[in-house]
Amino acid sequence: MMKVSRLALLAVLLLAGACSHKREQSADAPEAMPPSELAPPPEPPGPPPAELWKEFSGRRAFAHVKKLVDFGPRPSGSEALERARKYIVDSVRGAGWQVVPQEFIDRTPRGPVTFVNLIARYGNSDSPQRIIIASHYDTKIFDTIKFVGADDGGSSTGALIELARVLALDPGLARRVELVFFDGEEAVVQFGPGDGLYGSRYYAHVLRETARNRQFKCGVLWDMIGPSDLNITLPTDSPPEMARDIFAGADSLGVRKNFSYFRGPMLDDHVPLNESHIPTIDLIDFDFVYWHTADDTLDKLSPESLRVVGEVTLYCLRRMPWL
Ligand code: 1BN
Ligand code: ZN
Repeated sequence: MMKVSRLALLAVLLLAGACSHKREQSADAPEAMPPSELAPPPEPPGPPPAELWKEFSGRRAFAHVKKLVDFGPRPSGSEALERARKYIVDSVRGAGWQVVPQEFIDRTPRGPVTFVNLIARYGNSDSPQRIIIASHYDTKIFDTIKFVGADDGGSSTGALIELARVLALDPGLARRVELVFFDGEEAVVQFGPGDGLYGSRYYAHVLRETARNRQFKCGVLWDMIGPSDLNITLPTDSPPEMARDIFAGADSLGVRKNFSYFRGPMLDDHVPLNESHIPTIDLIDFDFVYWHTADDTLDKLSPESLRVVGEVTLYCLRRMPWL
């Protein structure tokens, strides 16, 4: 009898789920996740490593970047980006995270495009996430060159997948982090108020609409973090306290030489978050001479650079007293 009523309940729940299917799956309602996603991830054996940042593997991150690059050019709405998305989802879920796609349609200068952000959270806890760590995973569309975006789109995404694995070694910390893979960072024609930053603008808009922006204390954006001669050029619109912490963290880890200030502000995915009152810093190497060229390929990158950014970010996270 008990078995029958449970089955009936399951059928009702499944039916309700099917009837309430929306094109725009809400990433804000954990109850919208399928039941398999609600199972808490297995606890890692033993306590979290005391020096968690040392667990970040540049080699593993680089291997993810290679996988992404092997999918070829990955502009928004393309089949290659769909394959990259599946790779990201499988990898991050494999590390014990729940991943919710946030799908939406926006107008672009080339017509309407379906974009999909990926939002990853760890565990099942009621304690809200406090910090966003993000990357964009699309690559810029070009008609005349083969642009695979090893650095621009690939490097930060591969590193974010590796970050998911490392954070899972410290579930208490992981539960306080929201990982976001933005679609549509790149402008379809030219960066401006109506072109580019599609994914981060939509994500920030939903955060504001649901007042979830208030639960986040800050954000870190990674973009173009893989060049062999790494020089992270913090935009001048960086939140000053966060910039100070990044420089101090880099100093403690002996990699201060890889960090400096850019000559001005930057229009990137951190801007919509800052405009939504979530102080967000953009860790970007904008000295990359192959930016938006066919030569943005894997041979220009090094695992060591990915490790430097991964370690500094984790080191700073671990030192945030409110996390
Ligand atoms: C970063 C990587 N961006 C695009 N691909 C943002 C950007 C756009 C930075 C224009 C500077 C100028
Ligand atoms: Zn770009």
